[in-house]
Amino acid sequence: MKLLNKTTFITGASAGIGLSCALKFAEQGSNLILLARRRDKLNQVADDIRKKHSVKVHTSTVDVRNFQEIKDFIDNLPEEWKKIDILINNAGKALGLSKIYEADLADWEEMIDTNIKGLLYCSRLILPDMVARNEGFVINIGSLAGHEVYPAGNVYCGTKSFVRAVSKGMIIDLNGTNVRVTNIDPGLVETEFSEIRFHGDKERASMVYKGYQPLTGDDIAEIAVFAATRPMHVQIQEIFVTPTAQATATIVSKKS
Ligand code: 8X3
Repeated sequence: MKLLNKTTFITGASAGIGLSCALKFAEQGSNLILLARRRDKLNQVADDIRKKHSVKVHTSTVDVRNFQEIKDFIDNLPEEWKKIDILINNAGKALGLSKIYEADLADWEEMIDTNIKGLLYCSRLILPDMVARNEGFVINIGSLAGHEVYPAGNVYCGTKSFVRAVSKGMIIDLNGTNVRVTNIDPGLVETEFSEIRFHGDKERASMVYKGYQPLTGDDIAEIAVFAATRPMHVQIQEIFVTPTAQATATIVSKKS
């Protein structure tokens, strides 16, 4: 139980990598503040975790895209939840896979608001207390898309390049404190990611993960736990992880 009595704040916690992080951090004894938009799913996740692990779970459907909402939520956290040890900026999505001159503007707005602004807002609100306490840990979930731009990836890749750049900016600005930052950039992970990207087209989404073994949310969560449980003098700045079958965004060895 390497994270016993710590508090971990996870955005996008009702599914995918966020959900896996909630489970793996609970396994290590961490209490959890879980944010997600879907109340039903979030309640179910919280109940499951409380049944399996003796940790406390606090939930909210507050929208990370709305600075005032998230500020009110954090300002009004009950006393026992005010000290946040670990922030996992996980909420993020891809919407659409269209050429830059054809894409849907609403898709762009939502990706920018969630992947960029959501991460910034949570960090801006939670980091000051970590700096004041001179301890804390931030995990930003980026993507392979922060390393390379692939066809029709345009704005999504831009948001993930942003995440990578801002992780580095955080590391630089936090230098001299004991607050550490790890940027995790996964390649193909089988989650709801593709179904959301393709606006609910399950068949198209399932094709993305066919013919090879993709990563799972648990694979990423285990890496997050590893990074968060290094000794204080060790900061893993960046982890870039793909399935073995994936070399680049477009080179994936698939068996038919
Ligand atoms: C998810 C990985 O390659 O679909 O961020 O962009 S990829």
